[in-house]
Amino acid sequence: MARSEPAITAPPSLGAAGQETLSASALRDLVMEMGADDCGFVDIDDPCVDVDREYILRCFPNTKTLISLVCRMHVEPVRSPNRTVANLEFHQAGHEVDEVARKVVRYFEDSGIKAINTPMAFPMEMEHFPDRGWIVSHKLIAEGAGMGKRGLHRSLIHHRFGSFVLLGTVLLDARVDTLSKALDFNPCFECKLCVAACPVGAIKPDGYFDFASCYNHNYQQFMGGFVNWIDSVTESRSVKASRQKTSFSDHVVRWQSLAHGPSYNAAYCLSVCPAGSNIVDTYLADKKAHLDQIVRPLQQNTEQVYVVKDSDAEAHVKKRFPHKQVRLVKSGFISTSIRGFLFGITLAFQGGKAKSMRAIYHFTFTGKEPKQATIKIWEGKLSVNEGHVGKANLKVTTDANAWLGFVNKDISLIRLLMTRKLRLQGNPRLLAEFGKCFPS
Ligand code: B12
Ligand code: SF4
Repeated sequence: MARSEPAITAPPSLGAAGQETLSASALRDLVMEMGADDCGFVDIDDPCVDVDREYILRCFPNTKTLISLVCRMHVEPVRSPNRTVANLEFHQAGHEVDEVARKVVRYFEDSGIKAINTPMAFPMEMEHFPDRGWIVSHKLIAEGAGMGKRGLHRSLIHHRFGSFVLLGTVLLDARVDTLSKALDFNPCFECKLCVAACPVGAIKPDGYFDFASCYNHNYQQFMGGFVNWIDSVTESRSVKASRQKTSFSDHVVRWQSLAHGPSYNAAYCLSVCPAGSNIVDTYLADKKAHLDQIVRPLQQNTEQVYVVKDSDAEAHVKKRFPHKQVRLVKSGFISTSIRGFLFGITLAFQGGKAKSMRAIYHFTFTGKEPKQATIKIWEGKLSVNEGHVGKANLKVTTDANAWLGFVNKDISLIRLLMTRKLRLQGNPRLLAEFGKCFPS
């Protein structure tokens, strides 16, 4: 069936091709008419674009203004303990963001003004994976455009609709007469319900986000989790052996994700969040009801939780949610460069494993990617710096390729040591301790 394009009537004061500056209030009316629930405008030179500017200009060098657009998700579906209901809402609201952004671009194209709609999430530039695959960090632009602020759970909390929003960004080759202002308050009031609800403990009470634990569970049907599934199928010698490793329902879950869009396994951090002016009053009026009706059903969900062996997440599920089933999976990451390895460990670090560690490592990588780096693991915290800083407890000199083979489990440590592709100066036990902080 042919898609019918909506009839959009341009507000008369918006401006036209060749006209230097568009009216912000007319542009807002237009974007809202096309289906957004809120929007704001940011200049390409705004500090909120600093992190992303190079990627944005590579995608669309004409960008002068960024339109941040927000679409609401319906609250009750996102809160449902039946995650199929929540997933339907995530997918449909996500498509809505992409459709609204596309309609905005259609309007400008017809008006002779260049514009680009960037993806809400997927498709991403997967050829760069596991490096950054997105063009715009919608959260940062939305913050600059006054849509909300990132809460303790790291997602943007809209000042009215709370955590129940998805975001998009349109890149525009025109200026607007009035730019939006960032909010001067954060709707997150640190109730920490997101901390309590996350099945893998990815959100720490101090705001630290354990990326790897979130990614390995919530995203098991995506990217690295999908590769794990392929690996487990191809490694199996027979149908019987495959069925012993991967249950029938695990296989059909993968089929469903491929056929209907990948399912998120949790996202409980958004479901339980009571922030946002449209939502908070009901919570404040009866906090117990919020706990009993929204938080507990998610905590009590008997479900499979995907964790890497010996990770903080594994310990968390076993301790906090013994009724949930732990499913051990391989980490969904591989390192394809030393630069990627040094960044990846900041995402994979398991602070719980390093609580009593105090060690400084000086790495010298030789061969195809020569580099020096200092990795400091100190009482549960990790820092990675270029060059050799401070006094090392262990010096590691290694060929870059060989090291990547080792961290991706293609080459054993013994082989590296025997072939002298890895040399250690200091207590070798510290290398084993190092490995425990990044279970894979
Ligand atoms: C990468 C990504 C993820 C990563 C990292 C999440 C995160 N905290 O940033 C993972 C896979 C874990 C993830 C999970 C989820 N995501 Co997501 N995700 C993105 C994406 C593509 C970019 C995020 C971003 O801007 N990061 C950079 C900065 C701004 O974020 P940050 O919190 O300061 O930094 C963290 C990570 O990004 C990470 N990081 C920083 N740089 C890099 C580079 C690389 C290569 C990698 C891998 C990671 C990484 O390190 C920090 C964590 O310690 C955006 C889409 C987009 N194009 O913007 C959606 C987006 C942020 N996700 C979204 C959603 C809804 C989710 C989930 C709820 C998924 C779900 N439905 O189940 C969960 C929530 C997890 C959480 N508590 O944050 C929404 C958030 C909407 C909102 N209200 O803010 C977005 C904006 C998509 C959209 N268009 O609406 N997501
Ligand atoms: S659940 Fe509470 S602590 Fe978490 S983001 Fe929402 S308001 Fe902040």
